[in-house]
Formats: sequence, structure tokens, C-alpha cells
Amino acid sequence: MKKSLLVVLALTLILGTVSMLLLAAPLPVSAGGMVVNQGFESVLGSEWTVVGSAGRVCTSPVHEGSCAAEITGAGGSLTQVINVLGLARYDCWGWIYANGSAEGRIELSFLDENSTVISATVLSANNTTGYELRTATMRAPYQATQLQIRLVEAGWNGSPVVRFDDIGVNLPFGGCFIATAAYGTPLAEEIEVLRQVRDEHLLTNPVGGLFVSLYYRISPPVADFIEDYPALQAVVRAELLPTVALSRLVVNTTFAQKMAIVGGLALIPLALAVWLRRQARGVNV
Ligand SMILES: [Ca+2]
Repeated sequence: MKKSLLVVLALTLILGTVSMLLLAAPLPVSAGGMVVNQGFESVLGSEWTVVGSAGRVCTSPVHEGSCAAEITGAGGSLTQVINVLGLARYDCWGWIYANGSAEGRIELSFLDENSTVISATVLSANNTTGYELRTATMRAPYQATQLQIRLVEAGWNGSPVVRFDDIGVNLPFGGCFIATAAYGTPLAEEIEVLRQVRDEHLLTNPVGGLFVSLYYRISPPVADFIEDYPALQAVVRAELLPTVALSRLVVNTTFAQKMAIVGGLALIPLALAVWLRRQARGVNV
């Protein structure tokens, strides 16, 4: 009897703590799936490190808008490094225009904490008449802390021109791997609710950010497993019910209502403690 009460007490405390964390003061942390998307329509910012004869060009042909990145000399490159979450899957793409015998290459390399390349993917195009789209889906090795995006040329001959436009990196499906696998579609309404909680209540505070980071580290293999065994989908959907319900509560209540809920949760262990003390006193007397 007492043991079960202790379990209830512990669960209430955990639930109360989690609610408190969800309501923690927001910090300016960027949310959403898009990591980078470079259209080069504004000036080249501090995000790209430019080496050699490389920069922004605003004469045609350009894929979109009026400007693109351009390399006009051997050894030129544009490099950008972004922070990533290990074991997350990334959609990457870029439009490449490579005149003459030149080859345009978008080298995507995952780096570990020592800035050592641990896996690399290359999108390339040569001898194109216009811009050509190249895409890849990559999974960050668990040691990955950064993704390096490098725009380079190869195979110069004569006076070639290599241009790049709309370089992008994105987390597919907003990264809700387990839920996406369980519902069989990234568009389920339940996933939208979970995504909203992630972006508006978890990524906005450091503890929530840590939780999301941990989730991205452990969930892709779990998601793969669920995809391989469709019978598990219903089980996981059932297990996600309380999470989705709690998420709906978080998304659909006002701040005052949330405070009332947290206050109520905080009162439960207090009431239990008083009740336990009375019970103990009753036994002693
Ligand atoms: Ca552009």
C-alpha cells in the first residue's frame, strides 16, 4: 500500500517537474526544420568563408532570384559550417551550373568535435547547359557535431564558370522520427501537435533543447525498427497517446490555465504527504 503511494508520489513529482520545464522562461533559440537555405540574393554574409576567385554574382544565368554564388578561378571555394545533431537524417540539395568542362561540386562533410571529417557526400554536375538540381539524404554519424558545406570547382579547362544557387539542408519531416514511423506519415495531426510543442516549448529553453538533442540521438534507429515491423506501429501509437494528450494540453491552454495545472500538480504531493503523516499518526496512536 505504502509502496504504491510512493510510486504515485514519485510519478506526480516527475510530471510536475516536466510541466515546470515546459513552462520555463523562453530563450531565443531558432526552431524549425530548415537549417540553411542560401539563395545568395542578399550580400554574402559572415556564414560563408570565401577563398580565391569566388563570390556572389548577379548576372544571368541564375537559378532563382537574381544572384548566385560563383567560382571563376582554380582553387576558389565557399565554405560554411553549421551545427548538427548526431544520428539525425538530413535532406541536402543544391543547384549547380557548370559551363564548359568544369565540374561544380557541393561537398557535404560531417565533422566530429575535433573538426575531423567522419563522413562525406558530394553533389556534382559538369558540362551543364543550365542549372541542374542535385540532392542527397544523409545521416549524421553519432559523433557528428558539425556539417561542413563546401562549394568547389574541379576540372578547369579554358575559361569555365561554375555557379551554385539555393543550397539547402533540412531535417526531413521536421525530425519527429518515431512518431512519423508510428503514424506512417509525417502529416498526421498528432505529429503536428508534437512538432508544435518541440518548436514552441522545448527548443525555447535549454533543458528542452537538451531533451530534443537526446531524442534526435536515440530515435532514428528506433524509427527504422518500427518501419521494419508494421505491427509495432499500433503499439507505439498507443504509447504516444499520453504524450500527444499532454502536448495538446500544452498547446491549447493559456498561460493562466497552465499555471493552474502546475499548481494543482504541485498540491498533489503536498496533500499526499499530509495524508501519509495522518496515516502514520493513526497507526502510532
Ligand atoms: Ca539565387
